[in-house]
Amino acid sequence: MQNGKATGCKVDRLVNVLLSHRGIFLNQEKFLKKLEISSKGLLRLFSQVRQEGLCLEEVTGRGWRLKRLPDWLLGSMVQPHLRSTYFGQRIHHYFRVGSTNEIAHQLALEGVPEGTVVVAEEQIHGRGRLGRSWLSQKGRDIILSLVLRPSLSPCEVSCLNLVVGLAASKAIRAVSGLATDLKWPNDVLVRKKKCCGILTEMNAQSDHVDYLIVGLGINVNGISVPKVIADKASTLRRESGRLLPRNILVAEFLYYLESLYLNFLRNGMQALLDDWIENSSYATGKQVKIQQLGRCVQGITMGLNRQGVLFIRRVDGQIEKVMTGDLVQW
Ligand code: BT5
Repeated sequence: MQNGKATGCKVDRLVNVLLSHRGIFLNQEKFLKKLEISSKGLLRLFSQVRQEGLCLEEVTGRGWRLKRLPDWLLGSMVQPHLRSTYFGQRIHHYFRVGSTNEIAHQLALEGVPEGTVVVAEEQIHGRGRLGRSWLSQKGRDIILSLVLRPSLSPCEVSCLNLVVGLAASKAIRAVSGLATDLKWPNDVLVRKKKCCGILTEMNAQSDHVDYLIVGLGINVNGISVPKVIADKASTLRRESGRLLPRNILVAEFLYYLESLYLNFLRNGMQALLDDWIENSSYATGKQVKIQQLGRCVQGITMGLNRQGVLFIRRVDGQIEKVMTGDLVQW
């Protein structure tokens, strides 16, 4: 699918105007002035936002006022909650995309700064690792990609994957109050069910990374997940019994990731390893199977090193170092 157009800044401005005049009717003249738009443009804008679920109350002679604002992830709805200093300062919002990672790649090639975020309300062709797909529910989940430009060599990137998982886990716990568990390398589980997946893609030369795209999918406010993944996935709403503010969850993820990422760049994975291990029941003493392309390693987890490598004591007593793969409990 072709990616849709980015939500124009006019939608952001309209939402700002409506929010700062809650309960108050504004007539056409006032909207035209505040939004610096033509009357045709205003009608088009009203029609666009209504199609996407925003409700305006209209009274002849008085004008329009906000009746219902969906829980969108527009910059104007996320940025007031940001605690990060530069992650999320630029948010490219889309109502519909093929994949936010794909858009983030285009933006990175155009030279956007580190910390630029792409979010979508609906993603049609979400990608997982190894060509798998990622399913999401319109307006209910978090579908986000972030551009990073670290000075790292390509072989240091697998640690960054662990860092992103840790940030997602901390943000989910802070906002939902749920106990989270990191499944190596970076799935976030709640009660053994996957609620968050991460796909990090890079554009690199042999000795350095040009840029990285961190793709984050969190199942947030869906009542349930699609049947095909129901045995292994869940949503935060299902597990916590309440609707969660997606905009605050995005802001908290950016906050935790920015601080962990800067710490990682300054001090290496060593500085974060204990924190990661504390947040994962999979790091030590778990009987697991790691499926790799064409082979399977089976044994007990024995911790991680500062390169993000997982140690497995195989049944024959040999210690095997695992760098990639899919972990399942044995
Ligand atoms: C991942 O892959 O977990 C990475 C998912 C990254 C998704 C984000 S959304 C924003 C950005 N834009 C993109 O296009 N992608 C990123 P992996 O470990 O390969 O897991 C994929 C597998 O998890 C699938 O084969 C399904 O079995 C399962 N799955 C699919 N959708 C799921 C969901 N919503 N929740 C839990 N499991 C899911």
